[in-house]
Amino acid sequence: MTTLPPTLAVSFWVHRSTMKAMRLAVAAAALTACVLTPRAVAHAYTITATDPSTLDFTSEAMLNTGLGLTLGSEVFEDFDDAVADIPFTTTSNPADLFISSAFLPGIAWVDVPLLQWNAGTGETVTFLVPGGGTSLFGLGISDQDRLGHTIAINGGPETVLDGLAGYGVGGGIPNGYILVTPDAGDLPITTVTITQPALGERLLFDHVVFRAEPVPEPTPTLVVLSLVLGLAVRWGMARPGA
Ligand SMILES: [Ca+2]
Ligand SMILES: [Ca+2]
Ligand SMILES: [Ca+2]
Repeated sequence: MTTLPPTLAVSFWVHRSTMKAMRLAVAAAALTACVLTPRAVAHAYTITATDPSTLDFTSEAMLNTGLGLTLGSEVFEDFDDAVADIPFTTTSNPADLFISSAFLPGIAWVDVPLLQWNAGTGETVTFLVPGGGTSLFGLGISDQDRLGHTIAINGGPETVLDGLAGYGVGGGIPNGYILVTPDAGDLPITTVTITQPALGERLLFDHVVFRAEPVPEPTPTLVVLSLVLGLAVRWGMARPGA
């Protein structure tokens, strides 16, 4: 039996231990990446429109009942004060997106004022859901004269609003109430973008609704997995001949 000199034996052991630790680290990284990467699902989301003619606008409570929304857990932004309960951004000139009271009540979802957008071709408005996103998003839209405006969730594919059942195009009236919910495997809704595809026009928004979700934290499974893999790597480096 051949015996290695002590220096070579130590060097050989360090080499084996290092290689084993590296293999374990690579495996851990691959497994962690696999677990942490969101599921590669299409941004399906369920998007529906409620026909205004089916709703009772005499009070916010009646309107919410008709929309199937419960008062309490949801946040309602009706643009009736200077406090923005949901931030929004636009690719338009910022001066073309503002809260306005210059309308008759019949165009609003819950009383004037509303959020007015003087949109240009290809411009967008994006609502930014605070915190960890939402499992429910609602938006009342009014004064859509032209066809083809779209809605996109979390930067995903665009859905044409006037292609939804219950959504009616027409100026000076509520057009439809949009409700968005994630399908199984979808991430919470964090952004909702409305796009004006061609030709400019004025659009009005009211009664934005969302249900704030807590910011996601690492699951216990991930924490345990990380501990086990960390111990395995350390054990591989420290155990002679392992
Ligand atoms: Ca309002
Ligand atoms: Ca407000
Ligand atoms: Ca219009």
